[in-house]
Amino acid sequence: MTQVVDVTTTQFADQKPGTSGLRKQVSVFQQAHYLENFVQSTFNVIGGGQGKTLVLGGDGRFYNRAAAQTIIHMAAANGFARVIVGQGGILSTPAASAVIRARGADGGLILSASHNPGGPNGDFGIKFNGANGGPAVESMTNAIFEETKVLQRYCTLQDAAETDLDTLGETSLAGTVIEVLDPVAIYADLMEGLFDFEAIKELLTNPRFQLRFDAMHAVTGPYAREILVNRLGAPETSLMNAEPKEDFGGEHPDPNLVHAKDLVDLLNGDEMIAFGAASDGDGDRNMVLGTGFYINPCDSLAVLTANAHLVPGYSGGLAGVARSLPTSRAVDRVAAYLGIEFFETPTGWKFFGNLMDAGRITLCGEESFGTGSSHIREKDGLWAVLFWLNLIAVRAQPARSIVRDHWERFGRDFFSRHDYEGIDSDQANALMQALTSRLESLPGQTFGDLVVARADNFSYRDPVDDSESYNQGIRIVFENDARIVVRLSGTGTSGATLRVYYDQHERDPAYFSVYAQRYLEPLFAASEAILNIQHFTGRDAPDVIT
Ligand code: G16
Repeated sequence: MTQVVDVTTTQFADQKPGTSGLRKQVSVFQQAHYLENFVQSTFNVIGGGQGKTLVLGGDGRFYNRAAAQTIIHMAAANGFARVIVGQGGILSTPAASAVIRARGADGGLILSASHNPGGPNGDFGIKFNGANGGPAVESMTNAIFEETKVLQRYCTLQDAAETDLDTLGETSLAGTVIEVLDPVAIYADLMEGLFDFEAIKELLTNPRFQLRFDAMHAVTGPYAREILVNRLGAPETSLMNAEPKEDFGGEHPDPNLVHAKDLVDLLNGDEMIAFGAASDGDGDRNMVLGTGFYINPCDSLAVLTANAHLVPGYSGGLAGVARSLPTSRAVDRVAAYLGIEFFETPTGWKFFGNLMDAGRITLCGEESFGTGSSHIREKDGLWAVLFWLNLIAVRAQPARSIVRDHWERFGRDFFSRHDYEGIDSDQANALMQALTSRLESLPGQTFGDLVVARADNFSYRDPVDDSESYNQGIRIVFENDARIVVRLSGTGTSGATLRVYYDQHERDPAYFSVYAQRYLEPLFAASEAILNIQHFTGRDAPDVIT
C-alpha cells in the first residue's frame, strides 16, 4: 500500500545553483538521493507543500521522465494539494512560466539544462520558479544551497505507482491531485493576445515570404507547429527539426551561429529565405536571421524596443527596459530616446523579475540570445520570433532593412562575445584574480590607440528590494566608450568557461557593413594585453565566437 516515508540521506557538497538553476551531467543527477536532496531542500525553503499548487515540466531531455516521476512522488508526500504537469512531463520554460501565472500556482520546478547537450552522456538541470513565474532570486537559491548542506532526510512515497503522464486529466495520488495538461494551447492563446495574428498570417501565407524555424529537435517543435502552421498558416516546410528528441539528435540545442549552422547556411544560400529563427533546448532563447543577415541579440532587443508601439500588446507604451551587463548598450540609446526607465542588471533572467513585478520594465534582454517581456517572467524564444514577424508584416520591410534603419537612427553598436570553454577552473580563477587586482591601475593605461577610462567589478543593487549582488563581471571602458566585459559562465557543467564581451558604438554609416570581428580587432588586441588569456589558460583563440 502507498505510504509516506522519510528517507535518511547524506548531503552533496556541489548543489549550488548557477546562473539558472542546478546544472550537472546526467550521471551526477542519477546518483542515489541527488535529485531528491535538491527537491526536498527546495520544498523546505518554500515552507513545505501543504495546500500548495506546483507546476512541473521540463524540456524533454533524457532523464526528464524519470525525474518527473520522482518529483511527483515527493510532492505528494510533502502534502502539495495539486501538481500540474505538462503532458509527457514536458513544458517549455516560457510555457512553464505562463502556466504558473495563468493557474495562480505557488511555483514550479523546471527540468532543463537549456542549450546544453542532452542524452545519457549529456547534461540535466532543475530550477525553481516562484509564484510570479520567474526564476528564484539569489537570496532563495542561496537558501536552497544552504539547506542542501544540512539536509538529513527527504520525504517520498513508498509503493506508489507511476503517474500516467501522457493522458490528459486529473488523478489522485496520496491525497494530491495530479493534473496532466497540454500547455500548447495556453501558450498559443497568450501569444495571440499580444501579436497581430491577422497581419502575420497574411505575411506567412504569401508564397514570396519564406520562413524557416529551427526547433533544434528540442521542446518548441509542437508550440511552433500550433502557432506558425496551424494558427498562422505557414507551410509545414517552414519548420526544421520540429520533433523533440531526448538527445536533441545528438546536437547542442543552442541557437547560435555555430550550433544552428544548417539554418544559417540556408539563410545565406540561394533559396531566398526571408526570415530564419531558432530556439534552444527549453525554448527560452532565440536567434533571428534575415536573408544573408545575422541579427545580433543586443540589436534585436534595441529594435524590438524602438518598434514596440507597432505591436498590439505593447502599443500603449513601455514602462521601461532592462539589459544584462554584458549586453551591448544599443537598447540604452532607445530608452533615452523614448524617455523611459532603463536598468543594467547582472547576467541571469532572475534579476529582471522584481523590475517586472514592480511595473518598472516591460521589455528586457540579454546578449545570450534571450529576449522577453512582462507577459511572463522568463525569456521567450517564440515570442521574439512572433515579435519580429509582426514588425516585418506591419512595416512591410525585410528584417535586414529594419535593422539598417535602426542603425541609421541610433548608430550601430558592434558586439561580439568570445567563449573559452572547458578551461581548468583554477586557471580561470587565477586569470580573474589577476585582472581584479589590476583594476585600480588600469585607468590611464594605453593599449594601441585605446586608453582605459575606468575599470571596475560590477555590483548591483536591486532597486525594488535593495538586495545586493557583487562580483558580477569585470568591465573595462575606454575613453572612446568602447567596452570589454569579462566574467565566468554560471551555466557550464565541467571546468570553467571564460566569456569576454566586446562592444563599441559607431555613428558613421560608412562603417555599418564592416564585419564585427574586424571592426572590433583593436579591442581584441587590448583584451589580450590586459587579460593575458594565453598566459593563464594556454588558449590562443576562443572556442565559440558570436
Ligand atoms: C541562462 C540564464 C541567462 C544567462 C545565460 C548565460 O540562460 O537564464 O540569464 O544569460 O544562462 O549565462 P552564463 O553566461 O552564466 O553561462 P539559459 O538559456 O541557459 O537558461
